Amino acid sequence: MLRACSLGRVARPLPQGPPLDIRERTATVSGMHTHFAKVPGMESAMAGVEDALRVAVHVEDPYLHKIARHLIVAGGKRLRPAMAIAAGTAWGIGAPTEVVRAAVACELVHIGSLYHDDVMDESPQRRGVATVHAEWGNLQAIVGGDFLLARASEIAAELGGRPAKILASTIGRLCEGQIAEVRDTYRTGRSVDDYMASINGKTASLFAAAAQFGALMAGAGESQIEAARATGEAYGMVFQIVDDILDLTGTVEKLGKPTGHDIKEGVYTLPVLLVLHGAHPGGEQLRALLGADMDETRVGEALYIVRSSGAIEASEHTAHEWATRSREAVKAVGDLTAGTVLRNAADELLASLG
Ligand code: GRG
Repeated sequence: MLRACSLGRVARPLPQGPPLDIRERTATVSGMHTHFAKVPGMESAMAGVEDALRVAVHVEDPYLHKIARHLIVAGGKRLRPAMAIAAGTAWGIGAPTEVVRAAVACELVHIGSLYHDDVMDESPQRRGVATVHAEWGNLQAIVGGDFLLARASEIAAELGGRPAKILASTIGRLCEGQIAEVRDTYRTGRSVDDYMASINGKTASLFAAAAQFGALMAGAGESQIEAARATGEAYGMVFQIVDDILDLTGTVEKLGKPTGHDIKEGVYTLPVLLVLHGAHPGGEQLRALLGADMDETRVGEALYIVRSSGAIEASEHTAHEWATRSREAVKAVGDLTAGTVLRNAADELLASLG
């Protein structure tokens, strides 16, 4: 029996699907960022998300089904659905079925984009398992990702014209952000504005949409929906800047990939760009190293220049400014606990920088 998550009003039941194998349910709820876990009703709403994700990708063809569910059952932090539920609780009536379904649509778009991203990056692993392309091949990963986007679009269309439009334009924003990053690969002339625009599209737009969906589907008013969108967007900016800093400062054990992976792949992120464009010392030496694929020694030298330049601290400062924006957008909430959680959420990301 599927759960219909509702706080405060009668919810329509979630779509029926095949019986769920409870052993499939991963540790995602407990593995989720603890700041979102404190939102009232979060645990049961996220259990509804887990069920509905599996139902959403059910399809007759067992081959496509296996591909489509691969990263769902592998886990993940489920930050985007958690953001939707937190916003629905802060500004609306909580997590009725419509919020849960919108949250599911966001996670499906996220996973679809990961299928495609892993093909582009030739990544062998994701969420602790082999990537779809590594397991089945590039064609399967692309079409499997498309299938997830199709299912997300179907859910959004069932929720209404406005949710469908938000979802479609968000998918477009992801593509814009990603293609800007691809265009700028190995380009030492990439500006900080180019970087900001790219991460706004590829990462922040989906957090913005998740928060907007949460408030919208939980019955919030227009100014509250906009506040939710702004909070989600700023949180997403912090999320990506922190992720990019950790790529330069973290350990292999913590990152699950070599430190400086982005530099090696030609993705020049905020700290690197700050040095390249003269805001911090070492620009000339760094430019001489970058611009093409590098061996491990040169990656090590580039990391040393960036780490000793002060650009990491300056990037942390930028992330703090976005965290302030995220915090300040959380006004006029109905549920104070959810409001506090949202206010602190970006700061908790910053805390992972140590
Ligand atoms: C097909 C929608 C679509 C887009 C195509 C490939 C692409 C364009 C966009 C990729 C966007 C992308 C992968 C951005 C990075 C997002 C990101 C920060 C991923 C990691 O998110 P986590 O840490 O992952 O929340 P988990 O696994 O925990 O969910």
